[in-house]
Amino acid sequence: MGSQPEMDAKALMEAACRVMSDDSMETLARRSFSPKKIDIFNHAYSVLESREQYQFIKDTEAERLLPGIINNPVQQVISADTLSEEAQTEFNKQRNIGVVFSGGPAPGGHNVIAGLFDELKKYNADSRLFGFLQGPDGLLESRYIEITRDLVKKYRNMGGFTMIKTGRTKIDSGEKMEKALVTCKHLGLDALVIIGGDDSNTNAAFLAQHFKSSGIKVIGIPKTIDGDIQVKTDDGQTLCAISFGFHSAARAFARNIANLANDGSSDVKYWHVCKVMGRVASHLTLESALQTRVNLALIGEELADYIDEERLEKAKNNGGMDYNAFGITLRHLSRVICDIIVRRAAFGKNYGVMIIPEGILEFINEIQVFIIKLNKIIADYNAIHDLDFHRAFPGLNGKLDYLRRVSQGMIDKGKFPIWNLRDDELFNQLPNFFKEGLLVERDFHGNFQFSQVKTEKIVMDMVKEYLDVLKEQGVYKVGIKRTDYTSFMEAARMDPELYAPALFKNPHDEYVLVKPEIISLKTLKQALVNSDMLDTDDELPEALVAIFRKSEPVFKTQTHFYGYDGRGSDPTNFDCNYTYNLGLTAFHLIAGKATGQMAAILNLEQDFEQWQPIGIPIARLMHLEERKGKLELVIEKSIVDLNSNAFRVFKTMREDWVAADTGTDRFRNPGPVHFFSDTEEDRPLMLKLNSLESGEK
Ligand code: FBP
Repeated sequence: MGSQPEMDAKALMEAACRVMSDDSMETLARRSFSPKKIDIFNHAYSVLESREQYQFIKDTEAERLLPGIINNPVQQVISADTLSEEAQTEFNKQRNIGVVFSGGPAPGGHNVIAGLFDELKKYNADSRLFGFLQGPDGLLESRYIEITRDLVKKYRNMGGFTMIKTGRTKIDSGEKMEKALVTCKHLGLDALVIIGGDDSNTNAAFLAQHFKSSGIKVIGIPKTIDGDIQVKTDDGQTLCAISFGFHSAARAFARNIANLANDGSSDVKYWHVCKVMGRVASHLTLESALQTRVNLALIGEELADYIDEERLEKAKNNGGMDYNAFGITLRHLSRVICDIIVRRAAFGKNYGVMIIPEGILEFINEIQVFIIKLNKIIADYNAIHDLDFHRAFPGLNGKLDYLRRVSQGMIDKGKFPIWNLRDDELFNQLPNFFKEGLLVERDFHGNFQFSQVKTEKIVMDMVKEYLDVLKEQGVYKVGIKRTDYTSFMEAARMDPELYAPALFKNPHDEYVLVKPEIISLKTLKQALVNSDMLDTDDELPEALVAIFRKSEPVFKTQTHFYGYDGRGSDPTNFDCNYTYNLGLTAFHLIAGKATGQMAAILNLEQDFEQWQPIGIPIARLMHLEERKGKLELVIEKSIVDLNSNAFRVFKTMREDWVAADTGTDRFRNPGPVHFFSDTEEDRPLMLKLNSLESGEK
């Protein structure tokens, strides 16, 4: 190194630029990749056909609030090689379309824009696409850019929503809708495309209703890594199997988790605790678990159904009923986790990988009650005060004081207090960081912000506490391989067979466990004295001390949060194709004069050749739900279906994945995300499993 002549700074930078181009090879390759097009889009034109076989119950509130779009049918985009002259002119007309991202990023968003742009320009080169900046705020404040061919080129097949950015503002008042309408009219828009999650598609429906008389169409696109937009008809036919971004985020999480599993089972000292995004639903956890086969994955939806059989039995024997046996508590949950840790440790595996969904609290009774009550108290406060709750009481103590005052005030007025003394008592038993988490500011849509709460910390603190108890009881021990014990003793010139019965509760097994009563050097000596292996005055042989130390578990964890990283990852091949076709579908729905529809792809769970572009009536997906303390009309979120194939397969296989046995771990490595290659599954495993028919090979 020293002998190399030093380059001057300019020459070095010039040379460095040649070595490190601004865009990586991956970026360049992604930009030039062409997603597949559903065949219908290779034809000259399209028409929309109603599909009456797909039916949904109408919510009466949706009927009242969305009369202009409630009777929309499911529409299928059908190819048409010729149209009447008048229809052709209409199809080919110059259009202005606006597009906006809403909510958290999801891989593939740029391809929706690319598909929309390509199709718009294909039919009329003078058509224009406008992108509203930073989400719905751009629409309200008339901040936008015109999306050009060069811009689209830069972002094709790329992750993030960086082209026009996103935001979470909700267009939730007549005034805001009017502002949005003014912006759209000012730009002479024919249509607005809203790329968002369940709440943003709810917004799209209300805007479609509000814009109806102006003639401006509104189309929604099912976006969210959470995978909680899944549409089924009343008789269970799947219209939209998953929102876009889910596959890429799950694959990104799975890739990282598999890497952890690799590290963790090499340097065998940590339990890796992975919190995975997804809001309330555990779809991302389920898919990541199927991809990686980690030792333990908690599915929130399943915990809600938990029944403490032991408790129930006890009550039954006493001739009563214990309603507290239904639903899981944090205590129970920590016991379930400890059981797996202890069982693995018995086979020498005092390490592992577990996944906890970020929304798990929603399914834990005692915590859910707090979330609901606090939602209502905060919403009520905000409805009557100028300064909102979080600004009025920035510190934890101020918030807690207010809760007590609410309770007292209601009692004084002779009302049943929403926050009672028992709540106060239970809430105060929680650690401060967790109390703060539960009081965290709700988002624009009134949703509890699970990503802001250290769920994994509260759960793992309880796990650690209980493991200490189990250690004291001699239940939590690290199993020692019998052959290792034998060689160790022989090396120390001691007879392994002589000592084994005194030391181990299962001296002849492949993994031996130090007896439960031996929990210290003192009790070890006692056990040896009792078995006449040692005299009271003898020193403990070093080899036996070493064996005992090996059996003592040290529980060490590393926690990881997988969320924003996966949300910002580049799309998989599946999402590249899916989103590009969603963009194309959105254009064809607009050309067919649809409004209040969500663009979707039918048969997403099947091979690409089966994919069909459709429009789903958003108003028909709505129901009343508690938000910000009152009932609001929103799209129903889909959570993990415990009867689905994917969950049933997981449930059957998971005991094997615990690997509490003499075998090796069953970890599976899904590899990195690809946009072209045949080394990646072509769609989420959940979709593949859910589409399996009985008898299918
Ligand atoms: P969307 O529902 O908007 O797609 O967002 C998904 C999500 O990533 C959730 O998984 C997560 O709980 C939340 O956004 C985090 O929100 P924020 O970006 O406000 O921290």
